[in-house]
Amino acid sequence: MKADAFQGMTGGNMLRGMLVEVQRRTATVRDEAGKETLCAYSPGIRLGEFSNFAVGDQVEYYPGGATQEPLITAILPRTSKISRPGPGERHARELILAANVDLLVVTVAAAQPTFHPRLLDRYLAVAERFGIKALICINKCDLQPVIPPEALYLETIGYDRVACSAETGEGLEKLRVKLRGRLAVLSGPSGAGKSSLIAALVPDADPRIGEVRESDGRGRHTTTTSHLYATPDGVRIIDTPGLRELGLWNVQPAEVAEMWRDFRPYLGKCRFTDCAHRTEPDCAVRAAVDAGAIPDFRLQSYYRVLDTLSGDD
Ligand SMILES: Nc1nc2c(ncn2[C@@H]2O[C@H](COP(=O)(O)OP(=O)(O)OP(=O)(O)O)[C@@H](O)[C@H]2O)c(=O)[nH]1
Ligand SMILES: [Mg+2]
Ligand SMILES: [Zn+2]
Repeated sequence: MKADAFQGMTGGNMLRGMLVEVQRRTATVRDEAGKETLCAYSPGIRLGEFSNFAVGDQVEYYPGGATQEPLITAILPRTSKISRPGPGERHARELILAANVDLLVVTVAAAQPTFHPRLLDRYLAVAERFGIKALICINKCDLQPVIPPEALYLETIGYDRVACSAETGEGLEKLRVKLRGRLAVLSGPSGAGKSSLIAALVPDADPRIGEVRESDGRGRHTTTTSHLYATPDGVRIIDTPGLRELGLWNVQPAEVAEMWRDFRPYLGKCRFTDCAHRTEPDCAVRAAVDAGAIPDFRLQSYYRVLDTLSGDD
C-alpha cells in the first residue's frame, strides 16, 4: 500500500506510542495517557536495520476506525537496544529484546537461587556492551540480609545497588526512586524474582510468577515474553525472561575485556597487544589481580564469558 493511499484511508489520524508487548502478528501500543491498543503491523512496513519490533520501541500507529483495524505504520529511531542471538545458523540475526531502555536492572537473588558473582558480572557486561547504565538489584534479602562482598566491591567501581525483598517490601521504595523517570529493563537469571518485583511495584500488574525448583534450586523460566509495565507516578519497567544468551555473542575477546570496567586502566599495558589475560607473560591485568587492585572473582567471571564465546561452556 502506498503511503499517501494509507494517509487517505486513515484521514492522517496517526498517533505515537510505545510497544508494551510484541507478538507475531500483533503488538500492544501504549499512548502517553496509558491507553493500550492492540494493533496489526502495516503490510508495507520495512524493518531493515531495526531487525524486529521490540518492547520499548516508539511507533506511529493508526488507532482504528470504521473500515480499518488498528495498524502500526512506522517505527522510530532507537536510542538503545539490548539483544540476543536469533535462532538459526550461527546466530547470524540478532533479536532485539528491548529498545530505548536507559537502565538495566541486574536482578539477582541473595539466596535461592544461590548468589553467584559471575552472574552479576555477566549481566553488567551486557549493560556495558549496549552502553546502558546498570543498577544492581539484590532481591530476596529476607532470606539473606548480608550484602555479598563482591557486590560491595562492584559499588566501589561505580555500580549503583539496591537490596530489596519482593516478599517483605523492604527496599522497594529505594528501588522505585531509582526507577522513576526512566525506561528500565529487569534482567537476570530465572528465579531471581523479576516478575515478583514487578508485581510488588506496579499496581494492577499480574505477571506470572514461578517457584524455584527444589531439586536444583533453579528458576523455571516462567516469564517467556517481555512486557512493559507502567505506573501513574512515572515508573516504566520491562519484565524479561531470564536469558543466558543475552547480549554476549558475536564479540571479540578484546571487546569482552573492555566490558570489565576495572580492567580498562590496564588494557594496552600487557606485553602482547592481543593478550587475553590468561597465561601470557607480563600481563598487566593479572598483575593488578595479583597486587589486589582487582579481586580474583572479576578475572574468573571474565574467563567464564570468554569460554562461553569459544563454545567451551
Ligand atoms: N523469599 C523470597 N522469595 C521471593 C522473593 N521474590 C521472589 N520470590 C520467589 O521466587 C520465585 C521466583 O520468582 P519470579 O518472580 O517468578 O522470578 P523471575 O525472576 O521472574 O523468573 P523467570 O520469569 O523464570 O525469569 C517465586 O517462588 C517467588 O515467590 C523475595 O524477595 N523473597
Ligand atoms: Mg519472570
Ligand atoms: Zn593481559
